[in-house]
Amino acid sequence: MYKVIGATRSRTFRVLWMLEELGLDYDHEPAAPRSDEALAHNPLGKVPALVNGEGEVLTDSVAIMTYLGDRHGALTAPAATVARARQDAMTMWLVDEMDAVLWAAAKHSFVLPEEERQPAIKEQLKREFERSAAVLAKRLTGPFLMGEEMTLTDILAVHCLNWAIGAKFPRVDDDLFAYGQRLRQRPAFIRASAR
Ligand SMILES: N[C@@H](CCC(=O)N[C@@H](CS)C(=O)NCC(=O)O)C(=O)O
Repeated sequence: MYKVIGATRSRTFRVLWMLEELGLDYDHEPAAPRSDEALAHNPLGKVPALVNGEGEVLTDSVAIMTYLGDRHGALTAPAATVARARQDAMTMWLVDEMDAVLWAAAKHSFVLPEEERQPAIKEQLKREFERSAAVLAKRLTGPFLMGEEMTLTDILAVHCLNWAIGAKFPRVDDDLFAYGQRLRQRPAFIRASAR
């Protein structure tokens, strides 16, 4: 049985949603970032972490989702296919252009020590996010980012869109908003949210 370490209101949500989509049983330790429990599983104190059935600890939400997808043969194109290389490229683009921008905004809002924060940077980050969201809207040409099938890339994208709403970033595109709303109605999303 898997054990997920990390508070639901963090990037841990991606792993919880993935496990719910896969229909797998798991324990959940909703540890805060940098807490003793987080540090016990990752010397960086970051969440999420996942302990697999063999007691091995994995870190990083995207690495964990990829591991789960490969291991259970779902929510991912198979490894070593062109479809997978394209999925990975989309995933990494989201990490570069959305996750990193949202994380920078979080750092300058509450993560960094107060004296290191540069609040003025947030307006620039909002503009960068708007540009990326407009690009993402153009890249969304089917029901899911990679086409007809849902993948872990959709989990990452919708988590970033939710994060942007929480951080009061502007709404950019109606189709992208509708895509997020549709995925938020999935039973697995609702179950993960209730954690
Ligand atoms: N790339 C990592 C980032 C993990 C991360 O930074 N998580 C935040 C919470 S969402 C955290 O634990 N921050 C504490 C810190 O950076 O000290 C992932 O996707 O899991």
